[in-house]
Amino acid sequence: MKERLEKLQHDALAALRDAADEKALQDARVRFLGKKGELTEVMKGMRDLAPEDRPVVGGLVNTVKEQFEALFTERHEILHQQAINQRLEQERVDVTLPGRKGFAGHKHPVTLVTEEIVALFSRLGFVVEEGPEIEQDFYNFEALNIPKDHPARDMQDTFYISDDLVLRTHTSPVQIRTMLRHQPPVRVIAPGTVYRRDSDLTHSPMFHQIEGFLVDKNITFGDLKGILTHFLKEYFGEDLGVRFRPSFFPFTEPSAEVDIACVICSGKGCRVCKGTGWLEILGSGMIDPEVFRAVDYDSTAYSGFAFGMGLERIAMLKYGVNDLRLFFENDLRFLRQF
Ligand code: 2U9
Repeated sequence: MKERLEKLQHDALAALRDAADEKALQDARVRFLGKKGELTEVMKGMRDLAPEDRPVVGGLVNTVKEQFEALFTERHEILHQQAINQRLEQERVDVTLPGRKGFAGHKHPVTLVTEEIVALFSRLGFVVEEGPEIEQDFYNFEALNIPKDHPARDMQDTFYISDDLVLRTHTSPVQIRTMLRHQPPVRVIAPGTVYRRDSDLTHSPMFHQIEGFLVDKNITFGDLKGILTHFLKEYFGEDLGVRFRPSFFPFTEPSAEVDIACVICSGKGCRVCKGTGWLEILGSGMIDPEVFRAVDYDSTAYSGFAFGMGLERIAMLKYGVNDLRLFFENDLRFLRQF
């Protein structure tokens, strides 16, 4: 028994010394002191010893156990420290490296253009109004003097929700709602999302508009020209060429489309302006007396002008983007450029 214990002591201490890492050390512990460990087996065997032999063997067993525990603790500390040092060596961190900057994101180009134009008209005394994107026929068409057989009302062009409800095709209903609530003088700018059944390089079924209108006593076409020319020159540059062309809209009379000198070729003629040197940028006109009648404004006492523009188109011209759909694809490689 004594010999067996001495052999065990030798083997156990050797196993601890030879353990190359913490795992090997734990394995050695299990091998000798685990439930079925070699030293554990010896201790269990004590039952079968003669009573007079027990104290001697017991003492020996305890000595071996204590030596084992002491060496285990010592080796564990060394191997643990070695493991830490090795990790520190392998996972070296250069604390002097510059940090990685978080990407905070920024406003969408259409939002940027909207805010710039709103800010500009705010300085001219216009206030922002908003309204629902699902509109009744009356606000979207009827009050705007758009007749029942007008092509804009066709199912091919407008998203219908029911006979009487549409996704608004312009922000003009916001102005109708404003006029029904307020008597003149009014100066309103109405930015927002609008919907039309159209989709190609320059049209999206969902896009954004800004419309404005001003009603007061003695408002003339000269006021319209002055305000819109001021806006375009402030926005695109003081030397910008601007021209007004006669046009027709059901809700304005007379009406004019406004062109600016091509921002790409400055009027010389290129692909973007189709060789004309001009770009159509907004629609405008004096508010039709029929519209005033629908909202119960006195058209003998008041007059006003209105205008509208597509915000994606403005953003395309400002930033030189050739496909309107890029604004809605959420491709960060595109969006991060603004
Ligand atoms: C009221 C009365 C008149 C707003 C106007 C235009 C001309 C116009 C288009 C430009 C490009 C829409 O986005 S677009 O397709 N708009 O040409 N809009 S006058 O006239 C109004 C608005 C409200 C009560």
